[in-house]
Amino acid sequence: MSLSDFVSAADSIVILTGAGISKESGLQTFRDPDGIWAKHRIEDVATPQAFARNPEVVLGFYNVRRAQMEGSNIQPNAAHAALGRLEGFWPSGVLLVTQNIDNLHARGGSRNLIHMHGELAKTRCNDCGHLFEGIGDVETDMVCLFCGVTGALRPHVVWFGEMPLDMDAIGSALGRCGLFVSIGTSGNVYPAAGFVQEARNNGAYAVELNLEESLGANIFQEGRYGPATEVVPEFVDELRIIAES
Ligand code: BV8
Repeated sequence: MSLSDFVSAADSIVILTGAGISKESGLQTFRDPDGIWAKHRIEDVATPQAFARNPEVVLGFYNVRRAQMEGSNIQPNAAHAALGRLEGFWPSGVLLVTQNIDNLHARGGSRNLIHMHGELAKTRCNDCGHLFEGIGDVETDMVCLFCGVTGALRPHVVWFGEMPLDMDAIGSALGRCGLFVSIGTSGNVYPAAGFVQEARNNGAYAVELNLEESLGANIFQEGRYGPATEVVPEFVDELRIIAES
């Protein structure tokens, strides 16, 4: 059986990505042995309670990651570019939902893109809610240029215990897609890890593209394993043949 036995050009596509798709661009994942959670505790740097308790530590954690992301050595890789191409040729719509807070999907050409866990390049005022882009390091004594409050600026990032963004749009896309593809995620974090079951409940064909089996591997009808820069372009090339047939 081939992909074309399960997917037609009439199917809309929802793609979920995680940190694994950015690994070959030089950004760390979370749960690999050299990952972020091997060096930091979630409770210390990625919860609202951590920010209230020790804002300098939390802001410093994201300032370091933002500076790394903005380094000239960090570029979109072949997997990001392949997903950008897919959106351009697929006739029935592609929604890319990423758990990542880096900017590599947009730089790779994806436009119909939801950052469900926020974006490192954006800063939000906890007081007035105004969003700022590209203001560099965020410090505790900074003044919000929109409302004038001091010390209210935080990364526009969804911490554990906070509601991910655009969940209604994601839910309706999962309800109507014919193909769900999960790329570079371990399936540890909810509600993202539950999307595959939601898509399958609505009749979608579900494929996992990952370095190794994720926690939810058995829910997918198909799994292809290897580095994202190899398996993702191959998969997108197969979709191009379906789109052009
Ligand atoms: C919420 C931003 C509720 C910060 C992140 C059940 C239902 C709902 C919630 C929960 C639930 N059970 C538990 C929860 C709570 C919690 C949760 O899921 N906890 C887990 C740890 C058990 N979820 C939440 O708190 C969420 N919020 O539920 O709110 C609510 C309800 C009402 C009102 C208010 C609130 C919010 C979760 C979001 C947290 N923020 N990120 C930051 O980035 O600093 S999560 C964080 O984990 C990142 O976003 C990351 O992307 C995400 C998932 O990790 P992965 O991307 O999968 O990365 P990982 O390292 O784990 O895996 C990488 C994979 O890539 C591996 O499989 C590896 O093999 C592969 N790989 C490696 N190299 C390559 C590769 N693949 C291909 N090629 C390669 N080269």
